[in-house]
Amino acid sequence: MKTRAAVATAAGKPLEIMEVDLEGPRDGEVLLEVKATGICHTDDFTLSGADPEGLFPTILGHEGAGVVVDVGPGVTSLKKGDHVIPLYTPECRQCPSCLSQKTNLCTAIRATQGQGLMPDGTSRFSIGGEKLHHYMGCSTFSNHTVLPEIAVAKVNPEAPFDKICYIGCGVTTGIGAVINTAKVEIGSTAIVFGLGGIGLNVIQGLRLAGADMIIGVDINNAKKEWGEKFGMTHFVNPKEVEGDLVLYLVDMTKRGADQIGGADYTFDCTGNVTVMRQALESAHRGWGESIVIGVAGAGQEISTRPFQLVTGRTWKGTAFGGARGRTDVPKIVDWYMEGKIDIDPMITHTLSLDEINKGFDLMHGGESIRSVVVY
Ligand code: NAD
Ligand code: 022
Ligand code: ZN
Repeated sequence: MKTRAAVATAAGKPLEIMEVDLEGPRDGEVLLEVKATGICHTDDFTLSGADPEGLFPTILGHEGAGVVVDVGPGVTSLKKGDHVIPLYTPECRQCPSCLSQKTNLCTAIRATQGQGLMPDGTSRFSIGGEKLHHYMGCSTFSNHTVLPEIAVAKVNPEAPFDKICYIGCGVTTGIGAVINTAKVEIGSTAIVFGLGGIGLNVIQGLRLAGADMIIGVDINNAKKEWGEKFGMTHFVNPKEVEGDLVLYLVDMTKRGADQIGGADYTFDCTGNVTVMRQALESAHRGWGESIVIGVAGAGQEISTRPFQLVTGRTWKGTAFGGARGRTDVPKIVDWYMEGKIDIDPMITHTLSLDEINKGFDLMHGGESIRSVVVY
């Protein structure tokens, strides 16, 4: 079939809106009509050419929502008409990783997904016979796309596509980091570094988990009001702190008879390796955990003194908030429908596919929390 897509023809070039060829679903695959897609940092990272694993030409996008319009042979868990969210982290429930119950990083289709291909090693997308790569197994910048059944979460059909697409990455990553990775307890103290599309979702996850003190840290003062909207209790702008930021945060979180400071949980939502160190070192001696969510640039390294770990701090990372996509994503959609979590205010811009490049400009200008393309 033919469908309309925003094609990344080469690194550093704007996306080109054009008609592409899409083959139907093969064994174990489904064809989706994408109704809405968010624009996320990783799409920009790959498009810029800074991602050493980026492949071109390709159809980017990994934060979508849509409807199943066709199913291939052998598909049992999905049918035409189902409302779904594509998963860049699949959940096969059969590989050693899924069976371990210790990680959400399913390995069933990992190798081919990284090569921009479907599990059988081929692509469904082409233009005039020339192959296009899939992206993160999703390619939601196309009005139609094909995914393996194991990479599709079936969700509540009442939920609005233009909001729940954000659950395909940002919402689940932020809330999941709190619930699945950190497992934050009621009454905890937390520090969130970077109050963008991820950090704000960490904040609302912390509110949901019942954290007492939720400190937001951002170099942009405009983020204070944003943080407060989602449950932040204190704001710190590192540029306005005299002296050492870590000492300042440790001082802010002093409590108990021994007056030792530091947060129970800290989260890096910047991707900046200097911030990752600050986040680790502002965690409480003896038990503080620091969760790396931000994706750093290629080749970047983190460092700290080992004494920080010897004295009981833990450094962790999380992919897709530790969420098992087919199991957890439908639950998060329900939380949204029940009013337990907020999404609407974070979607600051809604665009048509023809305006998609504007979404990248808004991200660069720091003007948007999330831009969503509606087909
Ligand atoms: P964003 O650009 O919307 O937000 C980043 C925020 O950090 C901004 O508000 C910025 O002002 C702030 N900031 C920048 N430098 C800072 C500093 N030195 N100290 C404090 N604050 C600073 O980005 P986002 O969409 O929220 O994404 C954040 C990161 O999360 C990105 O690296 C993204 O790739 C990553 N991410 C990871 C996963 C995962 O599964 N691990 C999933 C989605 C996104
Ligand atoms: C999504 N991310 C950042 C912004 N939006 C993001 C990027 C990478 C990962 C997760 C979220 C990630 C963490 C660990 C891995 N990835 C490796 C997983 C594995 O090897 O099992 C990751 C993922 C997908 C892809 C590349 C890296 C891909 O499809 N190309 C989950
Ligand atoms: Zn993303």
